[in-house]
Amino acid sequence: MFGLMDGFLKNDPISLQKDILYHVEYTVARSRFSFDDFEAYQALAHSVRDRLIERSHDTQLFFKRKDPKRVYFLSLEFLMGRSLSNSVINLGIRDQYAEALSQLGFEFEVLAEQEGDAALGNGGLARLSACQMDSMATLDYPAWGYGLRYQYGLFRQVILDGIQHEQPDFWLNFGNPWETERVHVTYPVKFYGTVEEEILNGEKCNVWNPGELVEAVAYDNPIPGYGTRNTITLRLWAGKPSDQRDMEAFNTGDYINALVSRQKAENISSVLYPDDRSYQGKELRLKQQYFFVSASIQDIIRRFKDAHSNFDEFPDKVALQLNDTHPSLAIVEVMRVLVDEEHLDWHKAWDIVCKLFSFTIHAVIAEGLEKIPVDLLGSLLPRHLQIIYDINFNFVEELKKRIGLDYDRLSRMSIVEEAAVKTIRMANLSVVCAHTVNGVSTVHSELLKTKLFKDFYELWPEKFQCMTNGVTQRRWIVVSNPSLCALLSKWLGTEAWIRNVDLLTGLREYADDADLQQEWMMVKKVNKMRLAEYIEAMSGVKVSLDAMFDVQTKRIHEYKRQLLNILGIIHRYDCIKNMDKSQQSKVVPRVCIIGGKAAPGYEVAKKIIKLCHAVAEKINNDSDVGDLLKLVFIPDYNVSLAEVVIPGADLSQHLSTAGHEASGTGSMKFLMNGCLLLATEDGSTVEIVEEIGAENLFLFGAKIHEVPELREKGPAHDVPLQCARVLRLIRDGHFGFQDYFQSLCDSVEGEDFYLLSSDFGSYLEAQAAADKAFADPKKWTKMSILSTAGSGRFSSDRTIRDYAEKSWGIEPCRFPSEFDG
Ligand code: HBZ
Repeated sequence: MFGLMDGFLKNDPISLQKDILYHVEYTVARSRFSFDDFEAYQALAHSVRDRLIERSHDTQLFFKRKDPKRVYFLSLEFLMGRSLSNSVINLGIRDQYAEALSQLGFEFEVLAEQEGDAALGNGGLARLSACQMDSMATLDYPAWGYGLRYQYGLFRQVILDGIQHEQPDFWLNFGNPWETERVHVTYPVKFYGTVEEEILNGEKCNVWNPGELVEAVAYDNPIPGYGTRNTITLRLWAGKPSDQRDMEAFNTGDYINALVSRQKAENISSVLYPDDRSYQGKELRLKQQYFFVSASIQDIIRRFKDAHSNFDEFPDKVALQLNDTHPSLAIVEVMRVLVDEEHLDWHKAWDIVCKLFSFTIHAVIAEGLEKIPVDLLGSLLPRHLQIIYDINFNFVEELKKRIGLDYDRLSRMSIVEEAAVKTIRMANLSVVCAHTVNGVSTVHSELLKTKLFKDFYELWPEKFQCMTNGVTQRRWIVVSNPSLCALLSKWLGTEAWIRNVDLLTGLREYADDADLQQEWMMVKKVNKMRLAEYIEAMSGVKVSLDAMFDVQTKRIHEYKRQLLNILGIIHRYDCIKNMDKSQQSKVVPRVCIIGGKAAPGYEVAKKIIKLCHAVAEKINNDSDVGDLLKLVFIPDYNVSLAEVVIPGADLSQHLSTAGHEASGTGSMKFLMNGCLLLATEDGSTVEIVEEIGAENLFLFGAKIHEVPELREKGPAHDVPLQCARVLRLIRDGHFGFQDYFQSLCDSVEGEDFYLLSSDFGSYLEAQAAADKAFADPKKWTKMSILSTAGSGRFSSDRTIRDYAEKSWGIEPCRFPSEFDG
């Protein structure tokens, strides 16, 4: 049946036009003779969605028939960005749509700009989830993504007088054409209440009588694979009042309070926590975690039970991926369901649970790990706290047998932390239960073994694995850099690299080819033009296309050292100011671009943003400097802006203090786009060096093993003269706001925890090397080509294959389709 039915919808331009006009008239409810760009976008998106739905039905039916082992990717954050271009490219009908639209008098690119970003996440972790979904679909894995449908995504960053202000991102304001609300896929989620011991069929069992019930309703978002008919689903849960409880309240006549409590249910999925630093122990956050975990686990068990009745088979059919500790209550929830509801014996249930979970951690330092106060957990989820205590009791007893009465170690490894505030260590819980514990780069995986989880590694070395992160070339080349995409296909003689990115190594043999170099430079120029236009429209600053476009875009953090970048820019400015005209004529012009959001309560990060603006104001208005140096801050950096910024960058900076960046995935996107990296030997940069060679990027700074000693030297170490001079300029008020910036200067000249001062000299040397290379276009272009050519290992396709084979134990399950010839 399957190979024969490729669906009802046709994809020739005339059929597409008809479908678009149909949606203009009947979905958007505008006359098909008169509609604007936004309405055209909505109709277009609905017509694409129709095609996605068809494929998603086919995929699910096929999975149901084949009943393969499935992976469920649990993540509290997904940064999907826009869906239109990505979807039509993956469906293979981008050109047909462009033609259909042009006959209707619209341009595809213009309509694509109408779409807002789905920003249901903070940073790297969340975008990684989105890239991995694309790879799971493309590689035909039977996978589901589960998350929360926040009504407010990551805040919008508005800059007023150089200060960041946060504005709500009500992304659903104009509707979301991609999702389907599944009114019949709803589950009750319990909170609070008490646990009673009852006798059931002669057996003791625990019954949880909840104090609050909230309904979780599913919203499905289709994720199409590229070059396959497979389209998987990202299922996001939204909170809805539970009618069961409400009726009681209404019946008691407490009309107003009943309505207020309905509102409370919707609040659960209302806001994304805009903090990517450390866990804060907030009740709403814990509620969000359990809400999404409980609904997802009910859904997964329901699907399993549709085809199976014996839970022994559960681990043969289900793999659960924990994206950091945020979903790790799933461990406890599965235990609860198996023991309390399915009435499995505790040990049998634990045996099953231990075969299900694979855990990936994205943090580097212990302070970044989640701890939930016992009081909070016990009141919100009383039964779960009991289960955690039982898991911990069994674990510690077992541990004593293995390591004896080493109380220090026992207390470090315990899931329960006995401190002033007693807490549950979610990372320890996850490591105890998961069959694999993954780091996100080789460096990070080593740190897990030697620092963060040293005690556990000694106990269970076999659990620890490395799954180096990757990004999808579909989004980061095909969608965002169409000119480079065309060039790659032309020179490689095939489009196959879009599914098999290792083929990019084929470029190496042409790296010196004058024709390729010429075309390569043209592509970069086109992308720089697009970025320059954006910069001018956004800031009024005109930038020269001959300048090196030097970019640092990522969340603002002290460890990511945007401050080091700004100090370097001030140094460059100061040097230019002190040059005569003939010296100035030798300077490589630069456009420095910085972008990123600071967590709302992170004052130091906000000061760094302000300093960036103050310095930009001075430099950009200094006629002595002109085109030799410009500095622009790109406000509200998000996925769709990244699609413009990354292809247009010549150089990108990844400056984390060594040992602080778990992986870093921005660098991989820049690398794919032929942008040269200036970076510390941290996170995935170490692997990038292995792939492209140290001669093709600009490395600097202390290495991981040197950091502790440098820190120990502490405030006593000498601040290099160049650094001291730059700090003096800030302190003396050259950029205004001198009182406000003193503390930033103090941090460098004082403790210098992030080693800005000790890395400063080496940073300037790397910058000088970058200038020198840029002055030689042939050399630069070759380095750029070799960067793209060596980027294959950093595709999320490779990452997902690693997970599937080494962790999840799943196989591709491909719907037979037109792509199979
Ligand atoms: O995950 C990042 C790491 O910093 C980065 O090095 C890595 O490349 C990336 C993907 O593995 N971590 C995050 O992005 N973390 C968060 O966004 C976060 C969000 C909520 C939290 C804690 C951390 O409560």
